[in-house]
Amino acid sequence: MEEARRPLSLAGALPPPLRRPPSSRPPDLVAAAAVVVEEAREVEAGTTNGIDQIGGKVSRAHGAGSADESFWHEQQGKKTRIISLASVNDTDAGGLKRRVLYRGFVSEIFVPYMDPEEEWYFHTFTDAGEYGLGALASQLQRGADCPANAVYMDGYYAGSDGKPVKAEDVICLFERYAGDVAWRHTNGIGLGGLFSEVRPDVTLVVRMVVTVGNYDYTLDSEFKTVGSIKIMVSLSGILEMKAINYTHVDQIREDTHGTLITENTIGVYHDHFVTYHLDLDIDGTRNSFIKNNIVPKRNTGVRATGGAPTPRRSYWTVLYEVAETEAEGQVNINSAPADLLFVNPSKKTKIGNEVGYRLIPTGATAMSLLADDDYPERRASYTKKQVWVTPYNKSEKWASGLYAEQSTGDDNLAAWSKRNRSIKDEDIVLWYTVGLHHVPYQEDFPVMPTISGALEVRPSNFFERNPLIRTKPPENSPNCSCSIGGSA
Ligand SMILES: [Cu+2]
Repeated sequence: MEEARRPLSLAGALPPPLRRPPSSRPPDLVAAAAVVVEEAREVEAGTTNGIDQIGGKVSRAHGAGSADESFWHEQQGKKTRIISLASVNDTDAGGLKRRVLYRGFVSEIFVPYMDPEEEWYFHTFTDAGEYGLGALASQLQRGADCPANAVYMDGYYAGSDGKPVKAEDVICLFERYAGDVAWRHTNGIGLGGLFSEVRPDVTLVVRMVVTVGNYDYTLDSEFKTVGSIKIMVSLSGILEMKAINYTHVDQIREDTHGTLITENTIGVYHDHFVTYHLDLDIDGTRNSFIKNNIVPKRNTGVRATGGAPTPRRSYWTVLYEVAETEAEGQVNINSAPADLLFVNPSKKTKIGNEVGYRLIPTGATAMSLLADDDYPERRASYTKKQVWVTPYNKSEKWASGLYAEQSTGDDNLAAWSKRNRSIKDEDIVLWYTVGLHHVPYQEDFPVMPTISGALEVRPSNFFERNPLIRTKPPENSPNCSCSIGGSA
């Protein structure tokens, strides 16, 4: 597949591609693919479309990198776009590139419909396993699917005959300045009088759209200058609908398994479970999964038991728990409050905290409600928990198994995890499922307005301090104390 590994042509939009960084991992057997690359580079503000209002120096969205993060991506027939070798540039550590994510991609999208009738019961799709997300990537409409400052890229995937297939303009990259604040403070206390410091937030987004039959999934990976990676899926498209005699809800006396969304039309109830495979390498390959359980405490009034002789009656504290094996790596994030972290136990900050990233679910945390013995549920039984952590195994990529369509559940994420392997201080993989129960409403017809779910992995004792403290403020900042407070 050397042909397919040639860097993409971007018609001069990108700087020359760099070499693929060395990897100790074996090449992916189905790899065909587009490899795009870039290295971080800083340009003066004003030369980058759409963000010249920021001032100072900004990172230009070229190829797939920024001054603060870099990554590779590729596209494959079965998989969707893959983000790999994502690293952050630690300016406080002399510009050291520190790995965060070895590889991340959508492993499966499970969409079971909730109508048990003869014509509908089998509508329980595994979109990646049955159809292939890479092969169904949509050509992006310039100026509509991505903003005006976007750079577009082609993708390549392995066709059914093994030959590379070119897909034009299926990936876009752009810098996003959405008017949000990265950090701010107004100081009205003490010496120096009133002053404010504000840093606008600028991020780099990689986008791809997969259209699987009636549905369109916009898949974003957003790289933030603070070091976070936000992974979002946005759903739109056409509902699956069935014809019915009713023209008004007052006529309905049965369970129609959906909503009457217009005359004679039911939008059928269903779920979307988008499962990500995220092979995190936090500052190295050997990581551990930590649950910082947030537990309520009663004030005992006695310091020996953590209390204090004050009027306060309660508080909460954090109980640190290391997940030893896969059974402890399965989490229902709605069951109890906890911060879930991935740490490198051999690396600590100067003051002794383990270097890590934490998982932040961002909405859409539904879990499957199907019975365990139902056939589609056996195939996708991993959708009963949002979080699974497994040791890296090169054959474990497809959450519903290699042959999802005919799977009986003996080759899927839940089945692999029954081995209960060690996940402590190992090369571990986070499997995270964004889940939505979709009850259709009239506004979803005739085409659905976009709805989103996401997760974020965010540095947590990874840096010695806020990595954005050195960011220069906008040149026209009012009340800026640019010489105060360590604004280098
Ligand atoms: Cu839906």
